[in-house]
Amino acid sequence: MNLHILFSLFFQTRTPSAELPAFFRRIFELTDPWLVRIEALTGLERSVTAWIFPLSAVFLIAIALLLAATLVRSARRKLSGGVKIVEPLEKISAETEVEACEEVKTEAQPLTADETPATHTAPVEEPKPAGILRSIRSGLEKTRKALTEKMDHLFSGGGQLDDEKLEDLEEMLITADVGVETSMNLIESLKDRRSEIGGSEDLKRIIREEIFRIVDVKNTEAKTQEKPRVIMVIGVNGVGKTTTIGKLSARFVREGKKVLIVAADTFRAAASEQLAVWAERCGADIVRHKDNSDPASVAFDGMEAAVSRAVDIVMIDTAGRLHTKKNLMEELKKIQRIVSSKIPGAPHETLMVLDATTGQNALQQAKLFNEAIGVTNIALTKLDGTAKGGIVIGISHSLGIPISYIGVGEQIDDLKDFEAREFADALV
Ligand SMILES: Nc1nc2c(ncn2[C@@H]2O[C@H](COP(=O)(O)OP(=O)(O)OP(=O)(O)O)[C@@H](O)[C@H]2O)c(=O)[nH]1
Ligand SMILES: [Mg+2]
Repeated sequence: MNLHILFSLFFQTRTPSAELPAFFRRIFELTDPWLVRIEALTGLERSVTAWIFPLSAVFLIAIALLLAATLVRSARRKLSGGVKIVEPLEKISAETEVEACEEVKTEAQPLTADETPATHTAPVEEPKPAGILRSIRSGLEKTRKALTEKMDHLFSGGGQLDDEKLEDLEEMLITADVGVETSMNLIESLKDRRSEIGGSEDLKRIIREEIFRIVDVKNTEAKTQEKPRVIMVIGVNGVGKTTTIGKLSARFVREGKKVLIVAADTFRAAASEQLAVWAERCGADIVRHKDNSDPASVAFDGMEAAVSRAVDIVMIDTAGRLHTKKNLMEELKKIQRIVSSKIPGAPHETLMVLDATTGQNALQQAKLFNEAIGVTNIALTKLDGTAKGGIVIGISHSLGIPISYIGVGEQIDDLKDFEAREFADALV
């Protein structure tokens, strides 16, 4: 249809064109008598009155759309139970923590300078547990469930521990990230004790004993009585180094120790702010420089501050870029050299933080870091979030490096001393 014919229908003429489709001719026939009446009453021209019906139609359509939108919105609110939908908890990450710390900084911490390291002494107060205390047992819930349910299933039809059951068991251990070599070792031990196993409870008891035997790696390096005791914390990014430092510092402060945190991770944006929040929270001192400054120089200033303030414990946070980049290892070695040149014998501990949810990767990381810079002990984090807690067994068996701590949550109290017996009992 020609648009100008339609246009002329309403604005120019009182006789509809023959080309006009029937629908529009009908509209014309319906509206024309009304327009004639309006024109007679008001003296207006057709070019004016012709607007009345199109404009009214547009107005009515707009009202109808508005009404529909309001109805849809109220229906959606009813469906969500009247509750405002918020971000899921998992999304609240370290970044959120950093945002929070910026507030703390402006309120209470006039820190940082590039040349002269700013320090901060937070008020020493008893940290308040931010959540329900999580036990090792509840932290290992997922792994235990995965292991025990399958063990029960294995003997659901009765019978002895035959080769088929052993094969299933081996597969189950590998799935729980115990590692192939360690799983095979465990299976061999079970074969030797086959006669003792008549059901799933026997199996669990024997496995508990065997796991204990493996994970009971004694910490040969007696905890130093040196003051300050320097703990250098290393690990790839995101494993939980900063959080572990926060949790450990809180524990030391609670024991009455004076703690200094050294923010030598100058690589990750806002890493030192995140650490400052932890320092504030647990009542520790902090030495920090600007982002991207030389980590070794932060370590240097940290050691000077530690000696002059006679602190008991120094915790050094380090960058966690990928271990495949050689310069990270060089940087860590440099920090080690600086630290030992200022405080002979330090760092007394090189604590490697590993993320249990990464399974066998964690094992690889530990091997690489150990070869490059030497690891004295391990903190295994995020055991609460994985069914792969078997990695503890793999690490102890393959590396022989003691696991000192395990992280079972994000809260300040969610760090436990690793106790081999407790672990084995909580696992199966
Ligand atoms: N569920 C759980 N989350 C943890 C645990 N330890 C740390 N996290 C979380 O892991 C995330 C990363 O922790 P960070 O302490 O920032 O890790 P990082 O190694 O310092 O990371 P970079 O500084 O980026 O190298 C944070 O969201 C922590 O809350 C744990 O034991 N359990
Ligand atoms: Mg960090």
